[in-house]
Amino acid sequence: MRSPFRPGVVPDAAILDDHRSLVRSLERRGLIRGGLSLGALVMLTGCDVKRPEAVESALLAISRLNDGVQALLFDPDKLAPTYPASMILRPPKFNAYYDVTKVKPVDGASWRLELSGRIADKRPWTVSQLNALPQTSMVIKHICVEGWSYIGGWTGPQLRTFLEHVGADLRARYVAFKTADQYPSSIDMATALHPQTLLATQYGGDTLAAPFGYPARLRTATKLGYKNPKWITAIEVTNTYPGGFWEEKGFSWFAGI
Ligand SMILES: Nc1nc2c(c(=O)[nH]1)N[C@H]1C(S)=C(S)[C@@H](COP(=O)(O)O)O[C@H]1N2
Ligand SMILES: [Mo]
Repeated sequence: MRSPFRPGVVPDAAILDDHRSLVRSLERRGLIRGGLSLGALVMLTGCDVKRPEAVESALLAISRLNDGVQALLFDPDKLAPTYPASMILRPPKFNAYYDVTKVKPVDGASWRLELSGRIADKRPWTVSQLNALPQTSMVIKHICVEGWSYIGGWTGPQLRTFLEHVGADLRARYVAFKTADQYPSSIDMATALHPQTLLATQYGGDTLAAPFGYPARLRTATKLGYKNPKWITAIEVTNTYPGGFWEEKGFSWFAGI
């Protein structure tokens, strides 16, 4: 799926200049920040830098994605659309900042979810403890800034339930995640407490397959794909802005849909 991107080969930034007004509009709307490098755009969207039309369509895809953003932002009670189970795509579409053949499966038996920050009970969690929490299922659309989407069915405890269980400070600002593949990510507390934000352990009624985040990944219906870290190994509740993998490269932190 990913077109070849050789780190170290910095594409000609002049190609971004060719789309200055579109870039400015994305910046104004908070979708990208001034520092967005063409390299990061290429890496995340997989577009071919040598073709200015491809750069333009990648920027347009990001632009279109945000059109519904204001409706969901800051409204903790607003639900994202859900779909019938018959629409669940099997298997789901894979994406990561590397190819699917490079996925390193996580061993669920030895896996521990580490907890830190503003959490009363920081004892690490096992898979069976997660499975013992009340479970929620949702069928939602996954939207990637690459310009593709699919309907997926996810099951697991609501992140809210988990956070309540461990005595997290629910008035803190951020929930941050570490992952087995070094893909740091973080969300605002309102999103963490949203009913459509799960610590997902199942897809389509089956245990998550290795490429999709086994044993646990975030699935939130109100954020773009890149705000859904897979293979979570640690959760921190904090008031210090934690950032994230793509966010450090110039993409929007809020990334609502
Ligand atoms: N740990 C980890 N999580 C990740 C990523 C990644 O590279 N590593 N990529 C993100 C992006 S950009 C997308 S679109 C989704 C893809 O999730 P899927 O493979 O379940 O469709 O995972 C997100 N979570
Ligand atoms: Mo993505």
